[in-house]
Amino acid sequence: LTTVAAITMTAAAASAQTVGFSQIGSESGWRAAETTLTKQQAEERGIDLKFSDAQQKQENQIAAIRAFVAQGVDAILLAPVVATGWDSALEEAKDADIPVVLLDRQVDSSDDLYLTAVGSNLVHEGEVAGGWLVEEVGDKDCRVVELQGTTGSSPAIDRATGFRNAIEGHDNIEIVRSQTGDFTRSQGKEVMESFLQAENGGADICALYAHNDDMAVGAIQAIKEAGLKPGSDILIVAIDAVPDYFQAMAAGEANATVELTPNMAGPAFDALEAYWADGTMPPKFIQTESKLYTQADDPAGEAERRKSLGY
Ligand code: GYE
Repeated sequence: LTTVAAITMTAAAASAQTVGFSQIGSESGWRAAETTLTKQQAEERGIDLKFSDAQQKQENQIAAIRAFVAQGVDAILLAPVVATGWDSALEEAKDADIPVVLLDRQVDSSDDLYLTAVGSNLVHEGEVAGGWLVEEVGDKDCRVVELQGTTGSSPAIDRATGFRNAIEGHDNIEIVRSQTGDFTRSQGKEVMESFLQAENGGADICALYAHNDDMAVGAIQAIKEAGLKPGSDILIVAIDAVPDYFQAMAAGEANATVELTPNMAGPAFDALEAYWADGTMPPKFIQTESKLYTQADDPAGEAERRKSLGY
C-alpha cells in the first residue's frame, strides 16, 4: 500500500503545474493584495508560480510572456497594464498551446487569444460611483474633478464611461477637470493639488471622483493641506474598497467606494484546473461583484475585516 501511495504522490508531484504571472507592478494597495492572494492560492493548490513584476511597463510584460513561453509553462496569468498592443505576444502563447488568463483588466485583442478574463464590469463600477453622487447631491449644482487611472488601461477608459453614463441628464453635475493620477497615491495627491489651485483653492470643487481608492487617499492629503475638509467640503467617491480608504470613511474624510475583490486568482485557477483536467472551456469573461459601500456600512469594521484578506 505504501508503495502505491508513494507512486501516486510522485505522479501528482510530477504533474505540478507551472504558471507564469505577469503582474503590472504594485502601484496600489489593491494590486499588492491581488499579488499576495495569487501567491497564496498557488501555494495552496500546489501550483509552481513564476512571478514577474513589470514596474508598470508594457514592454516588461511582453518580455515576461515571451520568457514564460520559452520556459514552456502550463499557463500564463496576465494583468494587462494597457488595453492595446498584445496580439503578437498572445499569439506566441497560443501557438505554444499555453492558455492565458487575463486578471482585472481587459485587452483589445480577439478573445480567441486568451482562455478567459477574470474581472469586474468596469463600466458598471463607474455607473455605481456616479449613481451614488447623483443621489447624494440631488439637484444641487456640483462641479466634479476626476482622477483617472493609467492612461489607455481598460479601467481608466471604462470607469470614465460609466461615471458619465450615470450623470447624463443631471445637468447640475459637471466634470470640470479630469487628469490621470496613474492609480497611485503620490500622483493622486499631486494632481489634486493642481485641481485645488485651479479651482479657487478648492472652493469651487463639490466632489472628487477617483478611479481608485489609492489616488483618493493621496487627494485627501492634498485637500487637508489646502485647509478644506475632505468628505464634507469636497465629497469623495472612489473604487477598490481597500482598508486605508475605509479608515478615511470612518473618519468622515471620504464618502463612498465600489468594491473590487483582489481575489481574481481563485476563479482563474479554478478555470485552469478544469481546463488542464479535461479541456473544459470556461466562459470568456468571469465577472466579479461590484458592491457600493458608504459611511453607513461600518467602514471601521470593513477596514479591519479586509486587513486579514491579504492587504
Ligand atoms: O482599481 C487599481 C489598480 O486594474 C481594476 O488597477 C484594476 C485597477 C485597480 O491599480 O487599484
